[in-house]
Amino acid sequence: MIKNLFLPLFAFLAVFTLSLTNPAFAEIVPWQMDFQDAVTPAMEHINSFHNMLLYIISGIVAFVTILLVYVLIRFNAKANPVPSTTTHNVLLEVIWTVVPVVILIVIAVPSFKLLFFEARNPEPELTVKVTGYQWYWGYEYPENGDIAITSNMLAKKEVDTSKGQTYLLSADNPMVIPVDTNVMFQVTASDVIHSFAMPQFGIKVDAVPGRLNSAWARVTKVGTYYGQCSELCGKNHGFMPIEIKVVSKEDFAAWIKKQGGHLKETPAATEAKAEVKEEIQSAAPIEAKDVATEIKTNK
Ligand SMILES: [Cu+2]
Repeated sequence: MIKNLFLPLFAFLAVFTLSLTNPAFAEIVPWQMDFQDAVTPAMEHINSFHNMLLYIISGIVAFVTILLVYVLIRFNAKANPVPSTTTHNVLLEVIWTVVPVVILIVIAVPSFKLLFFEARNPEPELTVKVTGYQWYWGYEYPENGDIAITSNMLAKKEVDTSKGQTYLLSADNPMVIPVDTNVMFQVTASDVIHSFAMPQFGIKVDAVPGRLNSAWARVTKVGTYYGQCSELCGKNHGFMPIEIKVVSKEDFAAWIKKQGGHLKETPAATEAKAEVKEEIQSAAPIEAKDVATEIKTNK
């Protein structure tokens, strides 16, 4: 009877575990169980860490289940009428202390690695300031000529499915960022706490009024990505989606131009400008002195 119950359970667990690690489940589909496709290095790290944990916990669950079933069958009152009175076993106690510690260390090392990777904020090539409002998002490009857009959810009647838009996810003015670029998101809010979350980027940052949080992403695939406010922020919390269009660098330059902005200066350009400025500053007094001497000698 017990055997009859546990076989289907194990089969289900096996299929479930496989489905979680199967790349065929990567797109957004009904009844999806795995994450959406990773499009940043951070999310790829999160994915592999998640899969590693899944193997570990599956092993632990299987081990404990088998042990439980064994105890139920082998040591029930009928099968084992005279129980043993043993209370201590040093070797066993050392093992069941040391093994979990080792497992925790095995988990901790990649976990810290991932944490530091996500927090390292590499030299940004583009900065986007994200502000959460009740109940929409504001995106600013401070280094590109102060471009500011507000992004509201599309109403049901505005959604154009032929353009690939989805109700509750598509926005009127999506954020636009270039592919293969280190983007820094500076995240804040103006009224209550919101949360800026992009599952495919591996980002979830609280947007707190009066505070500036940051996250970074280097998206490796052109496409349209969706996220949602992930901090309960009021009655329209579920209606302030985040839509980000990741485009080629050329398309981004064109978009920035269309918005009336300009591309960020490269560090080399900034340096060249500073050099010219320095030259002018250091040259000016000499010239003035030269002119003064010239005037004197001409007298
Ligand atoms: Cu919100």
